[in-house]
Amino acid sequence: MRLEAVTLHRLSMPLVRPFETSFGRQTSRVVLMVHVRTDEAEGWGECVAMDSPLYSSEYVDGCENVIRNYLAPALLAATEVSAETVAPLLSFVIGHRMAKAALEAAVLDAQLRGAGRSLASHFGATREWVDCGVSVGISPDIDSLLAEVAGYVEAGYRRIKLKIKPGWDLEPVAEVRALLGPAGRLQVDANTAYTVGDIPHLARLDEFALLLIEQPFAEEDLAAHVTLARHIRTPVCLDESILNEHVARDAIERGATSVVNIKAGRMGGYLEALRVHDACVELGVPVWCGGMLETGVGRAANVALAALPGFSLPGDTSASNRYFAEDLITEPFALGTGKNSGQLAVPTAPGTGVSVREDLVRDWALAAPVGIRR
Ligand code: OSB
Ligand code: MG
Repeated sequence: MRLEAVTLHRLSMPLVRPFETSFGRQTSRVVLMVHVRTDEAEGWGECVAMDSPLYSSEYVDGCENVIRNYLAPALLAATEVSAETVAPLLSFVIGHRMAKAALEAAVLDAQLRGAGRSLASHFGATREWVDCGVSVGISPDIDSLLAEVAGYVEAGYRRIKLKIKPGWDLEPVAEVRALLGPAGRLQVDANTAYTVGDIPHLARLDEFALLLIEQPFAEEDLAAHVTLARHIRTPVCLDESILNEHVARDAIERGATSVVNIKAGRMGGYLEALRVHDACVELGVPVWCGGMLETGVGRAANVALAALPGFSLPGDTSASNRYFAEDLITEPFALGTGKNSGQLAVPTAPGTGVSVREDLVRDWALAAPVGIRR
């Protein structure tokens, strides 16, 4: 395809409830959406970076800047682009994986819309429905946490993930375990809030039969995760640390992680995410699909990815109404019923399979769109 134009839209979408983690509290999702126009079709990609550099070094202003000044001009200068050539064309820029992933996703959407093919079929999906979990933020108190979790259980979610931090760990986990009963699937995510000195404390989580503990230590500290894995029975799962297939293999081989959270944005795109998936299947490591409070656009692509065979644990792929009163797409994601309770249907229409509501793109704009042309 020939890329004709890239347009960046910065939006702010109100969250249905504040989302608090060890790194901060959000009441709205500021999101950068990437639109591409090619000679064949148009496509949308969502940038998963947050408004501030608290989860990752990337953030919305930085992504907009690097796309505008480096990434989009490089793609627009190429005579031909396809999703497969985006990463090689952009490899001259160091890092900035979330920014690169958003462009690749938009090009992939356009390419598959042009070809009349869904993301799920392109990825090699093997299921029509995916199991959904929900990520539960840090609450002001235990009672409000239990009320929130009970609501999600009632809605059908197949797994609960609690955000933890020092001072908010053993007690909320014990209370939620009691609420769910021994069979309820429960896991925790620390977003790097602990240090190696906390290992004896974290080992006390073993009594709660958790599916996994996600990223207790710093992104670059694989060694601390290896030490933790030797001291606890709960499986250790890495999120922030897993930047690509190479790091995934290294972390698994070293014993730093025995489960992998796959987020395409963090890895530079869906094509690298597929390679991480394949490596984990080869090494016998289960994976699950992470989330970044995506709009329906990013969610559609995540759900297609989560339909691959290695995704054997429920993902942070919740329904649209867990995040937003109104989603950015015409048909929001809703949990199924009956045997599909707690599941989302994998989109089957071309590209991401969802249609963006241009009215909301206008209504929620924080700034005028930024157009970049050849
Ligand atoms: O660590 O998985 C994380 C949200 C934003 C940034 C990082 C994370 C999260 C979540 C929410 O846990 C996942 C979701 O439901 O989208
Ligand atoms: Mg995480």
